[in-house]
Amino acid sequence: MDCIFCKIIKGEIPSKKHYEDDRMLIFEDVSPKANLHYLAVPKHHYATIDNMNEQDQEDIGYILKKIADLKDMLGLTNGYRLTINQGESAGQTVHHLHIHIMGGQNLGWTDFRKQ
Ligand code: DGP
Repeated sequence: MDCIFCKIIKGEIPSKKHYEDDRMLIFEDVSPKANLHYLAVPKHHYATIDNMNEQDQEDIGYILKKIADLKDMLGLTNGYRLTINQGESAGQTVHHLHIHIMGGQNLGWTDFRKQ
């Protein structure tokens, strides 16, 4: 499968990993949009939440709890934002489900209607 995140999971493409277990990986986004910008990915490949099976649903809850447990280690003690881009109008470019984790600064809040 020609999926860049599957290749990162397999170690075929290098990444700056901060956490890994048998279900998930957290690594730095190569094109950061905040002072701290990580991606949390399930190891099972699927593109969007429309495609989740029962195990994927369990894994997402597991991943969210893991992010909360690791927030201090990731430098996110004062807060962070989680974003999942879904599909074309959201700007999803990598079709392996991933959660953006952004923080390390005050993030503000964007009014997207102004774009
Ligand atoms: P999205 O637009 O939600 O599909 O975000 C995909 C993100 O993946 C984007 O912020 C950049 C990041 N990204 C793409 N290719 C690579 C890569 O090879 N390595 C890493 N670390 N991040 C990548």
